[in-house]
Amino acid sequence: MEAQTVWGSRWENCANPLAHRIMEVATKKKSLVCLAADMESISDLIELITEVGPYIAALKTHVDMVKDFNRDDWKKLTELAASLDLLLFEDRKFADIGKISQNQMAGIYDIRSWADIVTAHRISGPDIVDGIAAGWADVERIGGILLLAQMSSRGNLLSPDYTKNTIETGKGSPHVIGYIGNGSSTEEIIQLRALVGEGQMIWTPGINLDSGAGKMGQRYGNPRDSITSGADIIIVGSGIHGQSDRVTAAKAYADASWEAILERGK
Ligand code: 6AU
Repeated sequence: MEAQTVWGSRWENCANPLAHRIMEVATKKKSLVCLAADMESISDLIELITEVGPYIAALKTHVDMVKDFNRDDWKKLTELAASLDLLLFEDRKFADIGKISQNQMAGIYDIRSWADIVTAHRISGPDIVDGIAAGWADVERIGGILLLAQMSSRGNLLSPDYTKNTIETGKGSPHVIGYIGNGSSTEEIIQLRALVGEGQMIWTPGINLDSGAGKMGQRYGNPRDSITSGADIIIVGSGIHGQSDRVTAAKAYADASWEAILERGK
């Protein structure tokens, strides 16, 4: 099946080339899953990705929770990701003023050199988008930002007004490929899609086939509901990496997401 057929109007309206790339990979792998690879060592990350890489469309990291970070081994991880056709998404949640965000794209982790996608909060002002883009430009790369428009965690302060302002900042920006939405609430995803329109992506964390598994205020919805409500990529962490059979788990999320996008297309 062709990506264009699967994604329909989303394919036609998302101008960002990175959005098209992710839609193509997702179509090829029949999986709309971004793995939240929340591991604490590079060897654990490599082992996990080697196992489930064929069943996921993107790889999300929290580089600052990796205890043995070093650039040589991290390069091995990024090469493995590339060999598995995975876009690399560093969930840094930048939130500072533009200039500092630009500098934070460099630093010890040098996120600008390997990440294709990063997350950012809109809280500090709209210039954070230009700051992050300038970080990539410093190493002659181009990446995409996912702005946090909603969150999955209980009691978060991202009000409907805040969500609206966030989309105003992101809409039409060549650097913003889309938004993080709250995967635990179909109502919120539907509202978010109505605000975003068809031209940008929505990625949703807060996804688990076991809706009661959330710890420390995390809330969960299921893959199918999220996609049929208007999300494009589901972000799944412990639903995959926390299971004893990670391959079977990854396949289950991939299948559920793929069936849902086909259903949505009808
Ligand atoms: O599936 P889990 O609950 O094990 O992991 C969820 C992942 C974690 C969080 O840092 C992230 O998704 N996340 C985010 C993101 C992607 O920015 C936003 C949010 O509102 N909730 C959330 O859990 O790696």
